[in-house]
Amino acid sequence: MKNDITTIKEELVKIYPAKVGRKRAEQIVINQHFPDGSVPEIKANVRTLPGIITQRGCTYAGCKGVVIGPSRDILSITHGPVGCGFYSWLTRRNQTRPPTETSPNFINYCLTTDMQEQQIVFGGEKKLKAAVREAFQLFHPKAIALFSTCPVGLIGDDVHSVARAMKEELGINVFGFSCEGYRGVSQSAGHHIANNALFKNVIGLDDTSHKEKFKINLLGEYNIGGDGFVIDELFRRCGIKQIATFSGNSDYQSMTNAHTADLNLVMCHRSINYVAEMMEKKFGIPWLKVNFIGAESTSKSLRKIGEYFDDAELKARIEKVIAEEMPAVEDVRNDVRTRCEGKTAMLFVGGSRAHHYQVLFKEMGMKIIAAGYEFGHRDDYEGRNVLPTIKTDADSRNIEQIEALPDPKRYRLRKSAEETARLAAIPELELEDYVGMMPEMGDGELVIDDISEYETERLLEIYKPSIFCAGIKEKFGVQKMGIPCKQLHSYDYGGPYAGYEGAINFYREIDRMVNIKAWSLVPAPWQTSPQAMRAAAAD
Ligand code: CFM
Repeated sequence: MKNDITTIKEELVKIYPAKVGRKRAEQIVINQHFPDGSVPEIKANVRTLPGIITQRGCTYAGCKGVVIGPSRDILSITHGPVGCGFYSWLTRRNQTRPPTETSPNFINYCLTTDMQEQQIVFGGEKKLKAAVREAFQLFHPKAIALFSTCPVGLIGDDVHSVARAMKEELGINVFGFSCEGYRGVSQSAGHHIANNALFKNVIGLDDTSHKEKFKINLLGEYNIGGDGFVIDELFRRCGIKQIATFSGNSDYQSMTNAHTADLNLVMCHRSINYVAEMMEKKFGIPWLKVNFIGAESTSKSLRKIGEYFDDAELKARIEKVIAEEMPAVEDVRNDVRTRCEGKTAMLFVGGSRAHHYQVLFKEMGMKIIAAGYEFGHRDDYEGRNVLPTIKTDADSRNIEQIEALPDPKRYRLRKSAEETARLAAIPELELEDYVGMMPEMGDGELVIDDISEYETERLLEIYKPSIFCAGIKEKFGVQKMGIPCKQLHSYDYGGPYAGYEGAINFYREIDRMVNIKAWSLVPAPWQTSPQAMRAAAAD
């Protein structure tokens, strides 16, 4: 099989029934840059077709596991059968560091109503109320979050009325999420639902002001493998005051105070762009897209902050930090390049990392053959400029769209009209914009949305990349084919990979993974018996 990019699409879909093949073909694109700066359209954020093995997770996972879960002192209770709570318990490597030994930290606990047949038949609201009371007596949290799983929606339990009643009874903040697993086409719906509830129930409750000059929030950074710790330290050294992070290494109080910041930094656009937009409308806080994955992108992101605040002292501190960090980065980078230059990578992860991590591979001299998101939307692929052309389908309409209005007391313009115009005229700043993954990929590189297991195996067989990046569900299948697989969700117990320190960790690990000899000693099935492979695929 020759690696012909023009026939690859047919190759990947020809095994499917015609109708399925046509649909999948709309989600597979060969990247190119048109003269007007645009890229080809990709179909994304649509239902996975039944029968296809997807990488995706559910709406509950996106809400409870991703956006709210990393906060250490919002007590999360899963209303549902015990499996939903159990399998979302400590499976994501969001780390946290309470300020003192006695500060509340509920991350190690798994709280669930353990719904049984009794509740499915007669309703589970009573059991949920009892669970909230019990949790309150045990932990005395400031806030409790109630998460709906699939059966909750099916039987019609109202978590919101329970939340209201419990808030009244206990005198603490209690809020619910209609994040039933089936509610959207992927975990992306759960992000949106979580964003809405944070906006309605948490952000803006505490008006305590801060005297520091450069106040920011970091949105969409979940401290996987300690990434957030590295970024926090960089901010500290630059003299940037972090009010809140949504939601890695965070606490509830800081989130209630987030509206006092003067800039929102958006790390993962997919999971949290709604909060950034709503805070801009309600409180007047502008936002910037940042990426602290990759040494070059870390420097670029820090310089963006300097440019936004436009302060000579801040800019000087940022340059000092960059100058202090880069020599060590360059040493390791130059070393690994001697072994990694020209090697190839594929990345199929989530809704932002398939883009962010390309920077690190390119810094190592490696080439990207193919990349894709599990649940990204067209704006994550093509850039936010396509937002007006995205048609809202029934699945997206299912999720509440909040119309945020200026808060009469708290709205405050952060920048004058002239200053905003100056910032908007700096293209690298991407003020309130995200250019997306495809414009930053090369012509002829493959982009595949919601890749299936079958397509993954065909890609590996055809291209035999030096490394494949995905998650735990894919890892061992890929490695059985003799190709190293780096988990970009959990980092395979490694990390941090953010900032300069993280870049060095990543260069070293990938260098080891792509140059280790073990893989060449494991023959892939198509090497020992190509006919049997093909016959199995055709069955
Ligand atoms: Fe954002 Fe994430 Fe991601 Fe995501 Fe995720 Fe994650 Fe991810 Mo796994 S919030 S979209 S829902 S960067 S858990 S920390 S690694 S799929 S690419």
